[in-house]
Amino acid sequence: MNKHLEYAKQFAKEAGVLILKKFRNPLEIEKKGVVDIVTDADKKAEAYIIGSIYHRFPQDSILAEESGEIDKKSSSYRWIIDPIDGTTNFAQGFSMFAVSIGIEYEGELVIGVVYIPHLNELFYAIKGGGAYLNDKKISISSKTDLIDSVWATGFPYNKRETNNNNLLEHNKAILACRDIRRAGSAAIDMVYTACGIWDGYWEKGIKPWDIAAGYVIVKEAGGVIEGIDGSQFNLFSGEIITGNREMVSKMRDIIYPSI
Ligand code: LIP
Repeated sequence: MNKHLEYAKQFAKEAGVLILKKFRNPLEIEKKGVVDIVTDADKKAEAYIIGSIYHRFPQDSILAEESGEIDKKSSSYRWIIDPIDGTTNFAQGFSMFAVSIGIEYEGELVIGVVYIPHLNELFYAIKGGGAYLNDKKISISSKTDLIDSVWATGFPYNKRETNNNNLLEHNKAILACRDIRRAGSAAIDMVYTACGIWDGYWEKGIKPWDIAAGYVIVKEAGGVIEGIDGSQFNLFSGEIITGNREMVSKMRDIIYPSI
């Protein structure tokens, strides 16, 4: 399993080099939905990571944001990839974007790597081994007073089509804590929660590739991560809250139920 971690770190950093070459340079941008976009850099970075996995681990399955599911029935490992989490930031020239690679072993998330190329920040964790930022151990915030806490959140791309779009939750939460940040990358929000930059993070309407890597990193940093309603974490539910146990419980009292 350590081999998988080392290669995941390498692939994330190499993809980061490709992505940075395109940053604040002309991009081809396609619309996937009304406001959901993909750039040629997303596609190129994803193709690079998938090609690298095929080369080193030809038997492994892959779930990737742009390519979908590549299922190898006989495999114990599945790589879950977001080549650029924070595509809107990237396309706007705002430096908060990351490569996110999570790895499942026999259906359980066991490895997480999130690389923020512009800051050269490499977050990683392996189940049972702790969580690290550039090889320094990290841990979740120890704050317990909601009014002293800074939270991150985000809003789903289909915010116009549903009332379950986090606007009510945001409006309540912002009055209950010190402030809220909308950094625009779920992967970064999760690892920044893992290292205590944020005191917590919740979001609705996120995808498995946004949070797979961050899940392992938050858990290994000592954090709680679960459904907003208190249910067990589910990679596909699209709704999560994370932080230390007390913070999560206090914020849940504010934002759930809200619609
Ligand atoms: C994005 C997230 C962001 C979230 C968006 C979207 P993308 O991922 O990381 O925080 O609010 O809804 O899912 O599309 O940039 O990979």
